[in-house]
Amino acid sequence: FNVSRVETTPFGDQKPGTSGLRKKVKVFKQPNYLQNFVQSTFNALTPQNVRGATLVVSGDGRYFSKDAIQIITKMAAGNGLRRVWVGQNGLLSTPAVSAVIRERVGVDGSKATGAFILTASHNPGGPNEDFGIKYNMENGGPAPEGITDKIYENTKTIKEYLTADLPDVDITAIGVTSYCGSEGQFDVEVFDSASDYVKLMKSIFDFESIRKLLSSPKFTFCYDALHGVGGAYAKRIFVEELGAQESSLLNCVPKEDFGGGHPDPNLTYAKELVARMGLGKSNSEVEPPEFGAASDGDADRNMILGKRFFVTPSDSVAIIAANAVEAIPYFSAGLKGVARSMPTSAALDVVAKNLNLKFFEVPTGWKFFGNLMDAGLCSVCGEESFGTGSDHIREKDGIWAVLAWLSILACKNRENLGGGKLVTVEDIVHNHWATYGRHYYTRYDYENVDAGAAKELMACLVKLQSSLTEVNEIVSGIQSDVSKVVHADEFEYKDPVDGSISKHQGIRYLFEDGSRLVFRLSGTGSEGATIRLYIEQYEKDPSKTGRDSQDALAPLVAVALGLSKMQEFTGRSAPTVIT
Ligand code: VG1
Ligand code: CO
Repeated sequence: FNVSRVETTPFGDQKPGTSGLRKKVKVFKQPNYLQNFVQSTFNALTPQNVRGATLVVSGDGRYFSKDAIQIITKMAAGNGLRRVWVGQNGLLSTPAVSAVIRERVGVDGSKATGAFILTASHNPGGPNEDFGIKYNMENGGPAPEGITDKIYENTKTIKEYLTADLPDVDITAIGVTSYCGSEGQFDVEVFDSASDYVKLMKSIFDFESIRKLLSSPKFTFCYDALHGVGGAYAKRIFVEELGAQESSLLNCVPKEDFGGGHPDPNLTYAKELVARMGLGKSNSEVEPPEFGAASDGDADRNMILGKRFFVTPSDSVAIIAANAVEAIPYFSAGLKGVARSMPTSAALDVVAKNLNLKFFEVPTGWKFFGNLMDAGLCSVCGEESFGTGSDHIREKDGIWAVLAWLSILACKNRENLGGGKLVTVEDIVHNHWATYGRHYYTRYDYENVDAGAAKELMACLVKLQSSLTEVNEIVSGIQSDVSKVVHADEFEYKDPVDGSISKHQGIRYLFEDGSRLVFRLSGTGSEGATIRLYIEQYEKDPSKTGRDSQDALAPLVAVALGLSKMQEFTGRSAPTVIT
């Protein structure tokens, strides 16, 4: 093949967000748009991670992925990479990409040094919806800010990109295709999307004990992939390895447009699962399963449900941390530490304190956990946004979270599967609250708000922080029975491993009784701005942990809406999504 230099001009809007570059497909389809970003990324890496290197390219299979894989493969050859690895049909979940970078050895003994993950995660897909791309590093984790800043700088000055005149590669058939260029050989290796990941899961969990649980007539199970890439793993793991019935899988065929749905595993968008689990308005006569779960487009998020019961993601990570050593063989030697993102509830903090574990609070986005894990400081971590994971890889992991919960259920029911009453998901959560107290928690999202208005709202909240007296006057004017604001700031993080500082990571109002209000602008949207409002209140008294969370939090919600003048700034009387 021959390599050519193609002239190009910069686009002004290629700043990577919380998790890569996410835009409408139409934006990505502009001539040279994807090419500019890919070349800017290659130019931001050290030469040894480009020339002669092995790159993984795959994603959640959303619309435009197939075209993108061809473009990136040709550019990889043009930039002197040695080989590209592609999951069959271009499918790899985000956690599987991380596992492949860390664990996989190619047919010729090669190892990957990075990946382009093609996904816009939980955002809808299709010709009029979103596409996304992000780069992951040698450790299997998202590129840190130092690199994403460099990529962005490069996109502003780019003048040319390199590409090779290869024919389109066949990504449907497993195998290696070799091409000969003037500077040497270039290979494309297509491999099974699930094998490496399944092998890793089997090394972490006790599959035999989960199999016993799933095959017990007392236990019923349901998993919804929302037509995302999780479907490419669900049948292999839950049905073939663990013996679940095929009918327990919902929407497990990956689709380019996620069947027209919004592949976000929460109570709003995972409608079918929510109904099947007996939550919401459905009045089905069929008894709901004991356990239900869903994952998002790229299968790094998870939602955990019990029969007619929702587990908040903040509780989920705390409960996994509290039970990991006993229930999951990978952790049997103990946890190195735990971590959560700033807006995530403090349920994990209480577990860390009780079990005397190292604890870290990081900004939103998975990239901040990676350094802690690489330094051996953190085993289990999570975010309120349905993200849970561990140091087995450097991404959050939806199927891992489901297996973690199944492991806990298997462990608690070891003696009960023959005779005796099943310990349910709800029992596990209630017992947890009885021991550690409950963190009532909710998040309000105002999606697609005018960007200028959102910025002004945030600026006002920052300004207000200069006088706590004034803040408390406003608070007591709205609601006399909430406690006092004792501290307010913009969250800033100093990475304990490399000392790097991340500023402006969300506005916090902290109350005397441990309640918190947090305001952030989303960094993953593709249109307008999304304001996220996180509301949390701690209840230690076991007689008061059984309330409905929206009722319990109503006073704090009123305070948050008043303090921020939400309706005045955004014109919205209600959020788009409540989780
Ligand atoms: C959101 C979540 C954040 C998560 C990020 C990527 O970011 O809040 O917790 O890490 O999405 O998840 P933001 O900036 O929109 O609040 V995924 O599954 O979209 O890769
Ligand atoms: Co995702």
